[in-house]
Amino acid sequence: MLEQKEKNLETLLPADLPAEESTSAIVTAQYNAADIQVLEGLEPVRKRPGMYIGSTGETGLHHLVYEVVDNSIDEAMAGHCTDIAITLQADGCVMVEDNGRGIPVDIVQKTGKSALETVMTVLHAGGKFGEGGYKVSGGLHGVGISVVNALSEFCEVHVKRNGNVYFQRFERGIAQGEIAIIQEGIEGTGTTVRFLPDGQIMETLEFKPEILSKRFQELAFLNKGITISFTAIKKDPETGEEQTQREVYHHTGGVIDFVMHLNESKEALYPQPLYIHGEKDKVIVEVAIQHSTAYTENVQSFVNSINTIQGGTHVTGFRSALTRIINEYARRVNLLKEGEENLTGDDTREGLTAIINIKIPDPQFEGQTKAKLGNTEARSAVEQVMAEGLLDYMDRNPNEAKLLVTKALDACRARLAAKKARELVRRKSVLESTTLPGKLADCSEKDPANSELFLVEGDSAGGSAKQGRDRHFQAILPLRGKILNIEKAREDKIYGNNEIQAILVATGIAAAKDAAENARNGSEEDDESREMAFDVSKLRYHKIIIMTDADVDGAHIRTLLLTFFYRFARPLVDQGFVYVAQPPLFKVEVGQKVKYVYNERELNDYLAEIKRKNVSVSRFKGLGEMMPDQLWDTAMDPAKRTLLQVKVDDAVEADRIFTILMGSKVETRREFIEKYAREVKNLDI
Ligand code: 0RA
Repeated sequence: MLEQKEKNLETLLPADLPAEESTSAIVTAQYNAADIQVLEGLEPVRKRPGMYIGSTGETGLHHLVYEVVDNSIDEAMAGHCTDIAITLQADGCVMVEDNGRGIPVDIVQKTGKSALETVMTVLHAGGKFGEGGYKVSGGLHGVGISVVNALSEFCEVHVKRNGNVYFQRFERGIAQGEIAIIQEGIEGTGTTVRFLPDGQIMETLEFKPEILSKRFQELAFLNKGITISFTAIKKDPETGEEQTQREVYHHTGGVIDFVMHLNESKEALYPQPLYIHGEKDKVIVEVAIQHSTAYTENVQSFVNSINTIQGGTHVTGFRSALTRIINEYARRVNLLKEGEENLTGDDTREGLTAIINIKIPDPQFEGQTKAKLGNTEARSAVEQVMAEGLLDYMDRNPNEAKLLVTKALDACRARLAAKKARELVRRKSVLESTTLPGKLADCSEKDPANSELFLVEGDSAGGSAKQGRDRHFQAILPLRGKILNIEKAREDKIYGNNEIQAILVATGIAAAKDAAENARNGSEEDDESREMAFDVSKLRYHKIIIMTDADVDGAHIRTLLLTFFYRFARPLVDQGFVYVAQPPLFKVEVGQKVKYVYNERELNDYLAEIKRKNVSVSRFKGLGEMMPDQLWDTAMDPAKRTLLQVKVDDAVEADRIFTILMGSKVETRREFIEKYAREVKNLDI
């Protein structure tokens, strides 16, 4: 979840392009079936790959695979495909096979070419033959298989259809000969696409199987009944031996299985998740819900198999139905008495894990990352399906219904207690707004956009950092010992904790939450106001930098702080305000020359490289041991340091991992650590 800041997703908007190109980009996006003949091929894609796949780095490389797989998923959603097999081949090729109807091969009048060649060589031509339906298409994918073709050194397509096998090969988007029948009298239908991403365009050609497999599992959860098998073949560079890893995803329970998977390490309040589904105005809605004894909420939403990380109208509809029905039921059975206030949305969602999965014919995605649904019909469809389904469930399952209401009532009581505790902090933050926590060494800069706050572990490290910093724009807040594990604590306790109070007031998070809360005043279920639950303009620094020792304790404190920000000030993480500093682990002296090294691998590489004998290597035990100017030079000076920006690319997995690592089920945690030890290391948290 940490990514080099320099490698952020490149999002080229048409506005960033020179005038001519921007025109052609916009025109391209508006093509429809009737305009196909005026398209000029795939050069725009090779010229501006970022516009089509987001980046030419690792993220973009993986999008190429998703793009092809999405076409097979579309076939599955239309009810024509049950099996999809993806293979990472030893030579760097990706092969995607499905048993759908096969890409059509007859001639398209407008292009004078086969449908296969049209789909492969004309931008956005795929949809034309797809008879509407619920296309996988979003901000990040849905650009069409032709984009993959354009960005591949070569791409080969086999189609089984009409009893024949058809074949055509392309190189860098250009057809190498006509479509040809290479076999006759066969059975079955389907499409196989095999491509080699183009090293002239992509910055990396190395696929990460763990990134791909996560998406494939998600797709299998969201499209129940389909079987996705994923095979990664690797060649050992020394022995030349091939190693094969294979995983098969098939979830007959669909989103129900998904929710159970997310709750794996939580204690569920009732064993069987609720499943609600229905259709309204062409919007197909399915929801799976299960509450646990946890305090946090994990609601994940998908539109046409795309994770809408920022929610949108479908999530708003879900929330208002949940709050309304639980309140109505609680009144009806007198668990909520006359004169008692309604339960809030937050109360009904404490400890809730839910998947909202909708299919909609023409999704409109909004927001900076196109991860928020805008269609208004989605709100009413989800609201109605959900309200009917939930009411029906509660009427038929009075025991579970009572559990739901009791959980929300508990949350309500805790919320009132938390409010009192928070008012204490709030009073503090108002009264002491000029006198911040005593141990904060503030900077003189007043513009948050130019200010940085270092959260430093321990007083001695705090001392070094205070002396080493540039006091104009760098503030230091030393933290004493371990901070509270917020995954296991309720809000009132969190607000009572000293270290957390210091962070809340120093960063301005307290003020940001207060301001937002005052602003939203009762308009609980409104989506916009929920997002406002955090007023970013009250933040005092736009870089909040966690700087801990490079040892196990340091890693633990870093995880605790990340958990805190992720759970408690999520907008801070989403908007990229949270960073992790990279202090060096070793100092290597070769004669007069001093080099700082950040990890053991780097140390070994360096030692191998210099091959000198009179080398002195010293290991820093902690930040407190470093001289102030050393700390400045290596970890704090903007001109030299490396900061890792904390980003959550995969909210679903982040939630699961935080719960497992910080939550209360020791057994699951141990299993997880044993099973995924290597991956956790790669996670870098
Ligand atoms: C256009 C039209 C039809 C199917 C497809 C494209 C299609 C594309 C891909 C890409 C990978 N697998 C695919 N499977 C199908 C509909 C064909 C018909 O009406 O028979």
